[in-house]
Amino acid sequence: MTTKLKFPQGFFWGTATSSYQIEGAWNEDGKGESIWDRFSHTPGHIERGEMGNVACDHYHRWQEDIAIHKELGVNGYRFSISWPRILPQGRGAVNPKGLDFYSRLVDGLLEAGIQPFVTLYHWDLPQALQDEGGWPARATAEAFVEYADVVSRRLGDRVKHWMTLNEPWCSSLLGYQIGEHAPGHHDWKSALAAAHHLLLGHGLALPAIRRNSPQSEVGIVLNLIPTEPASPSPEDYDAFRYFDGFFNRWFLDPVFGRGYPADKVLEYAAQGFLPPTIPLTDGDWGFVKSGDLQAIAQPIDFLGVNYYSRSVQRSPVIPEHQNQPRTVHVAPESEWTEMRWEVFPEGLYRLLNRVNYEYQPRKIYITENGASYSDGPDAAGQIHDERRIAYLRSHLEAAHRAIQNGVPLAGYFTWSIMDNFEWAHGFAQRFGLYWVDFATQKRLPKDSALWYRQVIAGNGLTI
Ligand code: IFM
Repeated sequence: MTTKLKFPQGFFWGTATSSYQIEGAWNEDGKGESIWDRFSHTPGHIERGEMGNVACDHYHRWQEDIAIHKELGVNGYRFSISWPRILPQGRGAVNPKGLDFYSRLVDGLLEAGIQPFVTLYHWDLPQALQDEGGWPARATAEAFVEYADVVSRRLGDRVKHWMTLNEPWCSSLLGYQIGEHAPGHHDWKSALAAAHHLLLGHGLALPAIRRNSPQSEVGIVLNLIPTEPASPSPEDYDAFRYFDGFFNRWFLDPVFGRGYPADKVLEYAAQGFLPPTIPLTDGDWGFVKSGDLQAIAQPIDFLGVNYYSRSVQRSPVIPEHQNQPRTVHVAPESEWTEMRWEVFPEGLYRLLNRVNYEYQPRKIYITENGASYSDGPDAAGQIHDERRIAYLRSHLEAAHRAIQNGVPLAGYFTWSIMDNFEWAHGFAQRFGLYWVDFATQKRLPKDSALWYRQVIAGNGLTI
């Protein structure tokens, strides 16, 4: 017997991308340098020395890319705007060709019956702003407001769905503490200040976007990782609490008006989160000015949730883990994607319920979900990416269950329409529904694209 899992009427089915990962044209038509240009041009940062100078050449092939979206039948497409394409120096002089590019893209999407879901910041900060201190500097939050104002003034009559930031955890922690992302720094205090200024930029930009685009909805996109303790021991519970605090609640709590998490997380922050420990004295929290938390907590119309996997946490006080970071990811016996991320659809169900129950967002979109598998064309040019289909199917089934449970889920955007530049991993990690031959820029539908088309056409799944 087969069961049909129908999604609500008007549900958004889409795909997602970001500017640096697909556009290329890194120095064309007046675009300024971004921190990802600088980072990837510096040897040692990206696997095999790859870089996004050309990527999927979407800047020149955007019409073809709209056409493949039309073929899929999506009614939404989430993409990001390159800040240095609009404001090459981060603030001040506007580059009209940059604005024109996105204006044409928006018009093309609307003509194809596809709603643009626009992310303002998906990590490509203008290098000029990084040279003045980057996100650890408060002035960057102010520049972000100027940028959001310029873009929403131009596109606000047509764009009805805005996202301020994508995954501020990555822009702050991965960029300024762990150093795996641009600008590649290793400084815990800067990372904390960066996280705060990203959130502040989000909060301060909301009124400008609402003013310029009054008929639209505005939200933020967080990458959230449901987490659990590896054992019932108090130590592992502590590790789990801490990880949840520093990864999920650090962003959810202030956005939903609760300030920064006051439990273990602040306590540990005061001792230094990760080795080498850098104690934070009281004075170090000085970057949180009075009124900031209110600004960050401006009401949003939706929360964008990016979900890929879960994390099981073990405490390093267990002898074999001593001298390791405060929490240790444990790899359960399971199935993994090529990113070494566990396939765990139940995590999406739990996460959506938890966010709904604890924070009560007005609406939720799954703004990213997908899997990296490198299955390529066979002799007949077909791509049988069965594992991706299984991944997407199981996650959609979990999303459907969450809706049945009362979660106000209004759309699903798979990452990604096509293989693209996967940051520090370069081009080897392929998340696309379309295979991209980076030598010829040919896009080839994988079996998952054909499968997704059917799901969209039927507004649901048959299981
Ligand atoms: O490619 C990224 C994207 O830029 C942000 N979210 C996770 C994706 C897969 O790693």
